[in-house]
Amino acid sequence: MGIFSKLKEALKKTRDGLSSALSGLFSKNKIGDEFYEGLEEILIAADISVLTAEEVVDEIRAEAKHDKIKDKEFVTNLLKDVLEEKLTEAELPEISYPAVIMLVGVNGVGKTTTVGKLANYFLKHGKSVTVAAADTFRAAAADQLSVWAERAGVRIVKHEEGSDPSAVVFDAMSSAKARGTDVVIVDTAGRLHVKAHLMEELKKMSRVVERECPDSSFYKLLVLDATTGNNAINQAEIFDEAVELDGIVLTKLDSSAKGGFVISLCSELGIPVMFTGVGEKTDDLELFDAEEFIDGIL
Ligand SMILES: Nc1nc2c(ncn2[C@@H]2O[C@H](COP(=O)(O)OP(=O)(O)OP(=O)(O)O)[C@@H](O)[C@H]2O)c(=O)[nH]1
Ligand SMILES: [Mg+2]
Repeated sequence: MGIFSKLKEALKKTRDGLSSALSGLFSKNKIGDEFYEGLEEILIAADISVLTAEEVVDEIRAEAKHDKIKDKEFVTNLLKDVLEEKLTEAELPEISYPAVIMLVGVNGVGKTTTVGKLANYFLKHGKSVTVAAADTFRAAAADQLSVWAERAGVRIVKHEEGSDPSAVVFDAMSSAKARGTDVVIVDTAGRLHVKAHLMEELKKMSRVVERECPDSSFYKLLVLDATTGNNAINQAEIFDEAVELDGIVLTKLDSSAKGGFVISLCSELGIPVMFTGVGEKTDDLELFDAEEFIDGIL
């Protein structure tokens, strides 16, 4: 299956909801006030936030009025353009090497799985990769990462359970410097964003990376479970305050009908989505493409 169809397949649940609602709207209404109200409701039902949905509908209303063209195709295309614009408001950083990528997020969102997928992704792009098991909190975490590392065929740096995660990061940085590794991917323990001391721990790990590898590009990526929908915006805000996020990895798109929240996330927080997880296997990860995403949901 090609890359495009994988994302499209993953977005099927979101698309099914949106497109049947839109067809219903077009069949029932002339394009006027009631239509626009209905459109706003549909966008909100797809988990686009109220604020963003209002903005989108206002823009479409203004454009449609201006061009005086009011058929279904015109409005759908307009909707695609406006949504894509919102999605690309936050600029996607280009990855430069050597790179350190640290994955953060609440429990169970798919951080460790994403480390494995990213390792595979960078290997495929000809880069040398080391993974760091800085989730020292959960007994099975390092073992879980070892399985991924072995599968991908990359080096892993790990310590005993209960040790300081910053010490793991320190060792991973030393090893990467010594070996000239292109990409270090750091797995961290799941943490609730409301637990201040756990957010402090993340800051400490970040400082170790910045101090030990000042010449590396450092990307702090928040892993978000796409089934969380709009509530994820609050998580993103708090993680961003703590460590200044560079981007988002959106996982479980394949099991979500709420893909629409990505649009409000990018537009309201200005944080770009960098990768999407579209399944549980090693190669179920893709670099995010806004145009494909919009084509996938509409
Ligand atoms: N369908 C689907 N499942 C995923 C995806 N990414 C991860 N998962 C599943 O989500 C579950 C949790 O994944 P983990 O990688 O262990 O999550 P984590 O964030 O490391 O969890 P903690 O370390 O406990 O916080 C596993 O069952 C994964 O297979 C995805 O893109 N799609
Ligand atoms: Mg984990």
